[in-house]
Amino acid sequence: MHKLLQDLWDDYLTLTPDAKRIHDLFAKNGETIVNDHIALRTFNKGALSLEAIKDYLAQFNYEAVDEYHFEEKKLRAYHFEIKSDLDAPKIFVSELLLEQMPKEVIDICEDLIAEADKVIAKDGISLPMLPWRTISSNEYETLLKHSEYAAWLATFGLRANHFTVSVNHLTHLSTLEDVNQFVKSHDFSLNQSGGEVKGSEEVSLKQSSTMANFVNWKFSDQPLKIRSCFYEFAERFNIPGTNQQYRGFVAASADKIFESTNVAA
Ligand code: OOG
Ligand code: NI
Repeated sequence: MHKLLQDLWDDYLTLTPDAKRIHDLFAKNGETIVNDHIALRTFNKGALSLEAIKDYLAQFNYEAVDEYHFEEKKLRAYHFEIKSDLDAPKIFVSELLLEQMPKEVIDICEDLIAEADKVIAKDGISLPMLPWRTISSNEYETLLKHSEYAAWLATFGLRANHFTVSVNHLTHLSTLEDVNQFVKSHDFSLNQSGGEVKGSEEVSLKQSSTMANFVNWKFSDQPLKIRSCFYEFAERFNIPGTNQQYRGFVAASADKIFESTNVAA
């Protein structure tokens, strides 16, 4: 389990230098940094479907707890927990419902999935992985017209698209609003989609995130400046009327967190 998260973290930092900078700023401030969750994206077909990832994560004792649906973005997701180790980071995995995409998206993605299926038949799943060719800038633009998620996933593959600082574990900054001020005061921009703070105490979860790092990605034909991965901040509250902290996600908030990779924003 620790190796899986370490490998995902190392890979994430290569694409997300902003996360390393923010992490180091927190550390310099004397904060205790605990990871609430990470997230991965995938396609709903072939050897990397959400169900296949579910089987893969079972070896690390991760179990699917709740299911989420994003009708407009054509996504379905599970969040996973280790029931015997509830302090372990949760894992949020979503999949693109390919059959609901236009033909030109299906054609490109099925081609990539066929490549991945060969790799996985031979060597199995091992995260992080980009189990298909580097796509072209044309393919990227075609996917982007219909689904920002499809364009991101086809480009970057299965890797952590964010890690999440647990605001509850910080020692100096005490609320999500304080964290947001701190991050902005160091010139990082936050995702404003649906407001800077997603969620509320009423739904037992408040979240914010940086806009994903710009990287100069070398597509097969030419480089383009696009957004890679982002950093998230999450403050959890007790489920109303109980003294039990909420461990799940909030679909309406997640819907906006996805937009942290939007190149246009
Ligand atoms: C995942 C977005 C959802 C959350 O905390 O609600 C999420 C993604 O961008 O792939 O992580
Ligand atoms: Ni998240």
